[in-house]
Amino acid sequence: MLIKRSPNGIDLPFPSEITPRALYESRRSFIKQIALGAVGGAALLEMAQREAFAQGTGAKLPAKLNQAYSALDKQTPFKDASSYNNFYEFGTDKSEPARYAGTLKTRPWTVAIEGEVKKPMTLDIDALLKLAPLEERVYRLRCVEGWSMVIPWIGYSFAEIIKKVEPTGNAKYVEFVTLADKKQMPGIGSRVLQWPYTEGLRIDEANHPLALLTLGMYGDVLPNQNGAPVRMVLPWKYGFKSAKSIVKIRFVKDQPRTSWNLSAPSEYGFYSNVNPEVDHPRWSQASERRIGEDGFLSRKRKTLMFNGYNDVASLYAGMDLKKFY
Ligand SMILES: Nc1nc2c(c(=O)[nH]1)N[C@H]1C(S)=C(S)[C@@H](COP(=O)(O)O)O[C@H]1N2
Ligand SMILES: [Mo]
Repeated sequence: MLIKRSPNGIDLPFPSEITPRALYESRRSFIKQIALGAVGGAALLEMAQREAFAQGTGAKLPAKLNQAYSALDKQTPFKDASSYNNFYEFGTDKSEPARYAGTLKTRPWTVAIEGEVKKPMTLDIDALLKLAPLEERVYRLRCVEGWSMVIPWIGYSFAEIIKKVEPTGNAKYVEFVTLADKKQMPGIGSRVLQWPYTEGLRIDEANHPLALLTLGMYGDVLPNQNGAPVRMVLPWKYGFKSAKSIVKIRFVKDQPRTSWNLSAPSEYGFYSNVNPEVDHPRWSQASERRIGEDGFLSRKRKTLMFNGYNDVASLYAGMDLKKFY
């Protein structure tokens, strides 16, 4: 893979070098069709776009790097970030989302924003893409299972959405509801979790500038298996808080119920901040394995409080984080 070194030392892969093989092949057949004269002028761009979106990736998403919010860690190769996934709607095996999420139809797509807001609205993906300037942010994401990745996400602070819909004084929490469609998602038949997959934040957490409404990664729109077309990324919390393929955002008065908390309340709390001092009942959270970097037997790295995002500490001032895990 070609690596372009940016001035601040963050490695940026060329998007052309990270085009997934399936898309590359489908492009070849597409080009063959053009050569055969099967398609003409005006339809070309539209076809190319539709093809890119059908793959859930490959469509470029220009964004300006936000250096202040970007980790200097070596980035996880796109290949690993897009083939080792948790997205239970497509199966519980890490390889299943990449294999099966091709059936997810990401356009048209709307997100309904409702509840305790002065201006409820339903936004489609194009409206979301235009709502605020897109930024690239290289975040560490730490899964509760003990592995982590470093991914150049594209999006903007969720605070931009909050500003737009104007929450009422009753809005104390935000609930994220994701797609649950049996026809597109083979995993929905399983009872591992309660569907739709839902997550939640306290409103001040949602308003923290690090909370990223995410529409792309590695220079492109999100691959389906990474939560296309829109997801959250909350780098100071365990990965499961970062809900994928969001269809509804509700501003509510009471702490929302969340899928993982419902499935195992003693293991997955509402807050789920990355915390090396609070072990999972079945394993330690003191260390982690960096996907794509470590050999199988190599030493793990230490997990940092709030995954190293100490900016958020003031959100939890005075709280016992062993109790509010
Ligand atoms: N809708 C939905 N969102 C989800 C999940 C899921 O199963 N369904 N898994 C979560 C978990 S456990 C993790 S670690 C991250 C993984 O994101 P990634 O595959 O983009 O790395 O997505 C989270 N968001
Ligand atoms: Mo996770």
